[in-house]
Amino acid sequence: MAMLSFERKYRVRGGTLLGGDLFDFWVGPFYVGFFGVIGTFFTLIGVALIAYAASQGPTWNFWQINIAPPDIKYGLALAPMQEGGFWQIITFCATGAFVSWMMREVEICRKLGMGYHVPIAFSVAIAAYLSLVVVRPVLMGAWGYGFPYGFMSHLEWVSNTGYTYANFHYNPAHMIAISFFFTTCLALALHGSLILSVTNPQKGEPVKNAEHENAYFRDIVGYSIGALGIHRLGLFLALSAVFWSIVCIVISGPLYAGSWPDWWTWWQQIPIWS
Ligand code: 07D
Ligand code: 07D
Ligand code: U10
Repeated sequence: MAMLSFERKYRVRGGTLLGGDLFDFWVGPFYVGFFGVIGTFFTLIGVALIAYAASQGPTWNFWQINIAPPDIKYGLALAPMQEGGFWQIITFCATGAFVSWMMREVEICRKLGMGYHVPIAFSVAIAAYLSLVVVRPVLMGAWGYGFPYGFMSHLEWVSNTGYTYANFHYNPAHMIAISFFFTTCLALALHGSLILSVTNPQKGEPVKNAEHENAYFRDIVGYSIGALGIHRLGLFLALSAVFWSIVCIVISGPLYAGSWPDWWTWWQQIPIWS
């Protein structure tokens, strides 16, 4: 792939955390690094295992392939390959690949002298994945509580797990997480539309600037958070959405095993209205 004219300037040596100069090179547009090599390794092994496990199953229909975690009876032990062992090794490879990807981001940040915001953000997504396939299963005593790897089957898991607690919408942390997800969309829609309205005007109109952006929101809601502020807010909202998602699933089972609607009886019993 062709290199953009300015890219060479930024292809600087150093900043690596492991491997020194050995893997400090690019393949086409991609920086490799030690973590690129082991990340590629985990990805290839993981994808090959998914393909092999699928070949042992009943279907090649992409939407129906399902690689299930072990039965609950295996607890936290290693299971035979056909009975969840594949899922366990694939989980290990996926975690290795995700963490390598994050570390590759870190090395690129170091090369370019940038902040670590991108890898920190990705680490929160990895934490969400690990909360589902490691933290909650370990707290509940069996790998079988992890979600199965499959397009439709992982949706079945979400539905079944939700109904295990009667109505997952009553989970207060789920409510907070959903509200943060919705607010993230609102913030991105406001930001995307504002930037386009200012920097992509009709033909013949001049490009406007930050003062127009601030004035617009001051006129309509009395306050502008500013150019830097909206990006801080966006990152905060998005990471909070995932943080509260982690909370909502980790408390379901390990901390509270009843029905989520019933959890709210404490609220009905507050003396003021009873
Ligand atoms: C747009 C960035 C690009 C990423 C994409 C996903 C794969 C998997 C392999 C099918 C926003 C690439 C997909 C590499 C291919 C196989 C075997 C990110 C963007 C395009 N889910 N989920 C999807 C994953 C969980 C849930 C779609 C992954 C939890 C619901 C896709 C994980 C729970 C719905 C997908 C994961 C859950 C989906 C679109 C990991 C709670 C949908 C994703 C590693 C979080 C939607 C059929 C998307 C759908 C959907 C991937 C975990 C719930 C297949 C990789 C267990 C309710 N999920 N998911 O756009 O159409 O993400 O499903 O944790 O309705 Mg899921
Ligand atoms: C886990 C993804 C991590 C991804 C990684 C990267 C690759 C590479 C390669 C593209 C967390 C993977 C990368 C594979 C790709 C290339 C090249 C993200 C993860 C590391 N719910 N619910 C949530 C809503 C109901 C239930 C979260 C809404 C029902 C359960 C979010 C509704 C019941 C669980 C959410 C709704 C129910 C959740 C998901 C509405 C079912 C979870 C977001 C409107 C009957 C899950 C940590 C998330 C959770 C979760 C939203 C309804 C059950 C807040 C909007 C009532 C069991 N739900 N839900 O967490 O918290 O992303 O997971 O009805 O486990 Mg819910
Ligand atoms: C933002 C922004 C901003 C911008 C932006 C953006 C946020 C204002 C300045 C960015 C935003 C966008 C571009 C918008 C669109 C994005 C989304 C909606 C998000 C979703 C994104 C996608 C769906 C795209 C996903 C694509 C991806 C992830 C790329 C995939 C890449 C790869 C798979 C290659 C990865 C490379 C690696 C791991 C390292 C290099 C490796 C190779 C090239 C392969 C060869 C391997 C080796 C040489 C290593 C050797 C390997 C070995 C030894 C192992 C062998 C093992 C064996 C067993 C054989 O705010 O500002 O504008 O643009």
